[in-house]
Amino acid sequence: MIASKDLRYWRFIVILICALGFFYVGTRSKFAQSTFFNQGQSEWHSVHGNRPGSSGTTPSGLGKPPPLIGKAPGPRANATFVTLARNSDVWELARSIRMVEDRFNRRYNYDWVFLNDKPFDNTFKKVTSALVSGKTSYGLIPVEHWSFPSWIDQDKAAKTREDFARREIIYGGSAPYRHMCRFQSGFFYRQELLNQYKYYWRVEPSIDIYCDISEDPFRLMEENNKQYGFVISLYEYRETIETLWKTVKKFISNHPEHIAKDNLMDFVSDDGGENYNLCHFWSNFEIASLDFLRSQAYTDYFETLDKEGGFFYERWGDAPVHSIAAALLLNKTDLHFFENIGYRHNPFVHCPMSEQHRVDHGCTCNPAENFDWKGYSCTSRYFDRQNMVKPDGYELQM
Ligand SMILES: Nc1nc2c(ncn2[C@@H]2O[C@H](COP(=O)(O)OP(=O)(O)O)[C@@H](O)[C@H]2O)c(=O)[nH]1
Ligand SMILES: [Mg+2]
Repeated sequence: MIASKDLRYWRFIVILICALGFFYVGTRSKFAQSTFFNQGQSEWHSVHGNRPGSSGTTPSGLGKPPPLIGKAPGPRANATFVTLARNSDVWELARSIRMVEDRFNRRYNYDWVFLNDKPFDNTFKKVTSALVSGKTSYGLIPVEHWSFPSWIDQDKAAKTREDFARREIIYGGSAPYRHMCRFQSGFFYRQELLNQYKYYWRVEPSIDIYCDISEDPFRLMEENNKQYGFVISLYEYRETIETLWKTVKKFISNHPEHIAKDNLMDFVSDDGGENYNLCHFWSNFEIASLDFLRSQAYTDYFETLDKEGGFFYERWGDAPVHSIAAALLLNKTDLHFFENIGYRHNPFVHCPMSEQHRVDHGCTCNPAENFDWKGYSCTSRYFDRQNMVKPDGYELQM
């Protein structure tokens, strides 16, 4: 009797231990599985934009990707942010940097190069270096990169400025603006502080970044062999570049060897290269290859333009200058449209089209303000020329 009672007692203890063991292993593996699943999903999501099977918004918060916290894993590209600025730009620039850091760089810690035609003051250095999570460096632009070259007739340049000011052409009366455009066109990438880098992301004061950036745009450029990336495109003011295309044609006939075989000429010209249609990528945002700008092709191109004097005798902007180079000297597959980067530079906004993307990445832009499909944008033309499928709902934003 006593023995069988003991047996029942011990049998109960063993079953209890086994049950507790199974319960423990079960809960642990379930936890591990769900963590792994989440990681897998977020990885897929970051590469492809939308998670499999996801559609519509998730107002309850269910199915949201994990928050982007901590240092991003994986390798970095050899890349830097670059900003040209005056000391007086510091507070508007501080806003821009803060947004770039919050939405992206705090997890990646890329460096930031600041350039100025005057020495940066202590406030500028203190404020900016406190905000940037990577290394900061400050360069003084050599005077030969920010002055009238010897072949420019200064009287003629001054007359142009007066004439442009009278006609109320934007920045038409400004000499510094012209130095800035010439510098951004042909000299920023030659500054010593940029020598060590392969890719740059240009950031200006007073911009907005509207969404979390979960995929490293520099790595995207590197892994896909991209050379030039943009978010907004539009038409240039004709008065500022009257003779630019004539000069581009001169370059083409002097250097046919530099024109890429599979170029994007039909993005910038509607008649096979006879005339410029004024389309350009807005260069206040650029993620691009420094090697492209350092190439012999771009060097010869800039030299032809610079000798013509249009930076001073008209008011050639660095945006059409870069864009025409990207369209003609690169193959069309070298260009990239950063759909997922919500961005504003007054007065235009790029807001990602996918509602799921906007929800998952905490976007704060109003999709109704998206400029891409409006009449003054060239992005629709870009999609057509690249044979890209336009996103669902684009007609509603026209
Ligand atoms: N150092 C320096 N930077 C300038 C000067 N003018 C403009 N910039 C910078 O060049 C970029 C373009 O100038 P911005 O005023 O934004 O021109 P907009 O975007 O065409 O209206 C910005 O990053 C400015 O901070 C200048 O005279 N000196
Ligand atoms: Mg600006």
